[in-house]
Amino acid sequence: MKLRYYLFLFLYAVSLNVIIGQNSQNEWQYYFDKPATIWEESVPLGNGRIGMMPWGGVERERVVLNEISLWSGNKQDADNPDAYKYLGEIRRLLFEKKNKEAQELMYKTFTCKGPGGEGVAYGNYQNFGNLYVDFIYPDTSAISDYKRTLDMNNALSVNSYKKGDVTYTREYFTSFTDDIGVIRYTASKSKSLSLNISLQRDENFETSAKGNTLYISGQMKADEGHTGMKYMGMVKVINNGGTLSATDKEIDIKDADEVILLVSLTTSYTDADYDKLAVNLLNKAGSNYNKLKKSHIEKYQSLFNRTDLTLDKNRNSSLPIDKRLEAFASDRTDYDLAALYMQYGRYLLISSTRVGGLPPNLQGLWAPQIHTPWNGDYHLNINLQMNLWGAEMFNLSELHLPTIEYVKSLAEPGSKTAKIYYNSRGWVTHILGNVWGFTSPGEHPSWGATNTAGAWMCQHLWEHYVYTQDKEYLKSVYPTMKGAALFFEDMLDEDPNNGYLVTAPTTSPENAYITPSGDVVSICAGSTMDNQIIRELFTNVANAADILDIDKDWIKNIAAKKERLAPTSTGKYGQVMEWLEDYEEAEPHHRHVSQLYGLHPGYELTYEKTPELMEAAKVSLNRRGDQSTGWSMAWKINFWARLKDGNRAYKLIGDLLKPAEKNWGTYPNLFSAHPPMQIDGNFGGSAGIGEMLVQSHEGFIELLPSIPDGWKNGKVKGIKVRGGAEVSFDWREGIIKNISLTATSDNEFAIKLPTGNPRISGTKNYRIENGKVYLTLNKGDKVDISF
Ligand code: FUC
Repeated sequence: MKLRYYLFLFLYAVSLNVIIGQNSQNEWQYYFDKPATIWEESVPLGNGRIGMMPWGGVERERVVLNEISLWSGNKQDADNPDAYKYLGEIRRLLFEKKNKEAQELMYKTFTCKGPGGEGVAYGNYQNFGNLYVDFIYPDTSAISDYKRTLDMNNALSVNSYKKGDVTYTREYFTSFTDDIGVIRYTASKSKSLSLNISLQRDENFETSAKGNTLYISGQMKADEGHTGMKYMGMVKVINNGGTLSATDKEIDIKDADEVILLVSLTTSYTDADYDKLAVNLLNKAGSNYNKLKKSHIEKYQSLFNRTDLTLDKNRNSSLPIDKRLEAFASDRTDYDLAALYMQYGRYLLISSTRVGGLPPNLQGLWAPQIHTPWNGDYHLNINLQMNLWGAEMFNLSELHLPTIEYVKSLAEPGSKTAKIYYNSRGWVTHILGNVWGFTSPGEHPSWGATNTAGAWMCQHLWEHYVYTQDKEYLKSVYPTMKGAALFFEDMLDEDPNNGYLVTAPTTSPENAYITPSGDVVSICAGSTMDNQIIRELFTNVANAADILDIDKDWIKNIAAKKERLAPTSTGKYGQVMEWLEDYEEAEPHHRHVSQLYGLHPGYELTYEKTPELMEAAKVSLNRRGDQSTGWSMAWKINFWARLKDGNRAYKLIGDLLKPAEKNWGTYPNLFSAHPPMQIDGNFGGSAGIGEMLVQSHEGFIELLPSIPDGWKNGKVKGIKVRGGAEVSFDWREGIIKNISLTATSDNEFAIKLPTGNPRISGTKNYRIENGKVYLTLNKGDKVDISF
């Protein structure tokens, strides 16, 4: 009897574990059954600093190489000292409702000095080069069984095919431990590998071969009087069983059993001895393939395996990824594709940024071009922010830090910009951002004038604290948050038409409105987004000061100013007004939906606090329409998730995942299309799926706040919530069965209870009130709730 009881307990425990998935991890991969013919069919590998995208060509293999700091340009002073002279006049014209005149004056006077984002000094993120490998086969028969996989569990790409009776296998990874790229070619029959290896770049490069190593090096363009960034690439070739010979620029291998390429890429961005570093990385790595692979996988998995999601599959789930996307356009019951997309977003974040490095740029870090679209920079009126939306919730908190460090680094140049343009204390930055500390307004005010970009970034500084509860960290970012608030304390001006304190001049990114006299104008005072961002910044900085027990008097000033900001209001269509006045939009379907900042990523708008504005947000979104650029549709997934409409959010996932040919949607390798490729759509869409599963912005944890009807069964592992905890749960036929919450900080956590009788184990410190369970936990406590 006793034995049966223990057996029952054991089986129950095993099943719970399996259900909640503490130990199990899904297999995450996608594959092609043919080589890539365009870059957007090659697969992205990255270790947060270097990137490789192999194409898998049978005769000619191309691997596109990247290094995240490889930028042309240089530090510059782009602040225009004459601009401030016109600030008063621009404001006067705006307040007298002479908006067009204000705009004309601004276009002439209130821009950066020089060509801004178009200039040599601003620079751009660039491709590092291409590795080419030409294969010579002993057998001329056609290939069969071709497969090219991106394995996200192991951060590996594996490519195999048969030619005659020989199976060829290629493996690629960018090592998380040794910081080099690794490629291995093998064949099922000895002496079958003959190949030629070379390096190339579209400009500014030299190549050479010495012994078993290929070199590529060069220097980026910079403004006169400045030294352009230098770079060094090395490919060390390890030949097993064959013969190796080098010409002056290429390496030939004949009749080998196995060939390993070790790829080392460095730049002078942070290290003047970058060329020595390239050599050192190779020396340190050694050449034991299995060892390199094992340590790489272990380190990568320590990040990737923290979170998992299971959704139902259908018959299309096992198709090659390009065909799977096509099938999804007409049959959206391949729910597993959404789970894959969420995990792909996590994979891309882990691969494109790392502690001590740079934030993921518009390309993540993958770019085949010298002239990347939009300079491959840090656009700050949605794009960089969106790249980091998943960082906290997807249990990758430390990957938020490079971006946070970047924001901190803008405070110094930004304080000069604040003084010169606005005669204000604190710091400011506008929409353009590069690795050289650019903070001036862009060259065209219609998009370049937004000055709440830094304040928006401060949301990231605060949220990292909210998730981690790390007071030492908060202390370290407080001066940057305070600096952003000081700027607005000085810069806000009273609009005599209504008495509100407003930002002036500003825009609602990057939309324009129609004035009563029919003019199309971008420049305005007090756009809704600005008011929401500043309200949030003032709130967060006051909370931070409170926690750190400092700046008590100053906070009172900030609180008084906050009260004088215009509230979010509704207009004649019942929509959330985008500007202080109820203007018609020049582009009703504009991709930016900035007036809903307070719905997402902010949380000024909630059903509990502002029910009528939630309805108005729906009107705004319906007026905008669903179809737009990749990131815009990704944002709309998040909006509808916050509006608790899972079916609409899922409809937008379908729109985002439509095969992109020349249009918006998704490329075969799952890169998001602006078009062209822009990574923000991936990160935003992935985060949107997270918002559909778990929300914690209203002061309590809500599970499955907005899933579509079709997601009947599923399992979530390790999503992080505000306040500092990790949550896992599963549901069947739409009903949540088990929840497990592990505190990562001492705190009280409230979980909105699904219906049913909760059985709670792991703590006695709880109370149930108004449909929520309140748990008082210490760090490390784990609570299980089942129904
Ligand atoms: C913003 C957007 C554009 C594009 C660019 C990189 O300015 O309005 O659509 O995404 O960033």
